[in-house]
Amino acid sequence: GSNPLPWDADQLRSVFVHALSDMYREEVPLYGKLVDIVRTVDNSVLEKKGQSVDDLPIRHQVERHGAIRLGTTHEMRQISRLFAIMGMHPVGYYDLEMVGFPLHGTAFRPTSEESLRQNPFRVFTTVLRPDLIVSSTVRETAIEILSRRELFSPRLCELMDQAEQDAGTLTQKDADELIVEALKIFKWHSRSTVPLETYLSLKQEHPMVADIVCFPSAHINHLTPRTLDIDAVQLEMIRQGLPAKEVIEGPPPGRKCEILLRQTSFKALEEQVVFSGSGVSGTHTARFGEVEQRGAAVTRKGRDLYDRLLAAAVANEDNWDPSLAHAFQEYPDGWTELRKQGLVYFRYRVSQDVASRRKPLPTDMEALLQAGIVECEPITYEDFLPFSAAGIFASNLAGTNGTADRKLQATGCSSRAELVGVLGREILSEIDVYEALQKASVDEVANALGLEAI
Ligand code: OOG
Ligand code: NI
Repeated sequence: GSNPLPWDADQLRSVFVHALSDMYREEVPLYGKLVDIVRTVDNSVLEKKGQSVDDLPIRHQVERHGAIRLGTTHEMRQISRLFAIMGMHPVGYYDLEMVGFPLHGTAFRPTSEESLRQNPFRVFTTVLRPDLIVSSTVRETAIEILSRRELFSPRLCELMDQAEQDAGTLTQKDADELIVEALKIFKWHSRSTVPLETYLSLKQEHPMVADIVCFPSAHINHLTPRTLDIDAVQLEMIRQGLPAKEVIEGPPPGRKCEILLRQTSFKALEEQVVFSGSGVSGTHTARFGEVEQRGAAVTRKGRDLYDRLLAAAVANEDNWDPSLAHAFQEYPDGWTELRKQGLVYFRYRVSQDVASRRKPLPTDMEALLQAGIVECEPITYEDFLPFSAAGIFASNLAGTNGTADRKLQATGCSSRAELVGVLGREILSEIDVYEALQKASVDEVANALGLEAI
């Protein structure tokens, strides 16, 4: 970033996710346990390869994603401003209506090579769509309660205004205060703002509606570390008695070339809540722990193939693991093959091996790669799986069934434009972002080799 110190967006995001992780570890001790499992598993993976964490990119140890669910378009617009100050921008549109949830959303995340390198923290952020609430009484109650909620403290609003007007005027103390005030949005409160009867009537409409409407904050509902071996983490969770989910979402295990991402979680905790008015207590289940293994970003063609094979596996759902493995035999599993078929995005760079350069240089990428003049590596997938999101959502809410929801397909009738209107800014397509990263690397190679185009 070109922001003058004492802070810049990337730095702010790093400090924020660190503080958020500390807070969530206190709130949900099992999250801390999961992070410890990930660390142990990753260390042993590295050890087997004769490596240590220092051999990995710096982002590896701090990498997380989180998720929040907001109640109003005002809250969504405000959070989009806050995240922008932390260098996170809306990428991808996720329509949860297709799995029967009255929500839609986007992922706020860094998009530039340099920002991703520093800290790729992302937040899956959804907002309630009251128009999809069936009961008019529940709809009106929800709107009324939410209209009285203010997630953003006056001080936070002031600091955001200042950061947007002239970021350079924020002192270190201001930046610290911004983090403290922002954390309040994500904090869990065991005291509901509504009486038990209201909570129950909203929950009957949809558990999501109760989770969103009945609390004073937009509590973070999970925070997800990235691991090098999700199968080992899953086994270790079970061994240590964590309430792990049965199935790992995403592509099947055993691939040499990981694509997109694979995720698993432990189920939501039952938490004590004190309701307003009577002061009667009850329970609420919403917060859970999740872990993921990330692979390569796929192209549109690669994504279409993924969707098609997943749909084929779903057709034989009773036998999920073999069915998934069988379907994915058709997905190429070598980097050269994936590249030649245009299924995965790559980052290209001139290899160190300058001596092998011949003149005149070939001008097509295949020849440059073959001659060892250029090398490439797959670009990491930074986003979410809509299917996986649905599975995770469903399995963490009482009264809904995770596997059944996988059958539902995108319908194409989305309200993307509506969400763009709410944000007051464009939602980037993740495909465009990867495409641009790949192209920038190709241009850089051309430039370095003095070629007009590749
Ligand atoms: C978000 C679920 C989506 C993921 O990893 O797919 C998500 C939520 O439960 O609000 O985080
Ligand atoms: Ni998640």
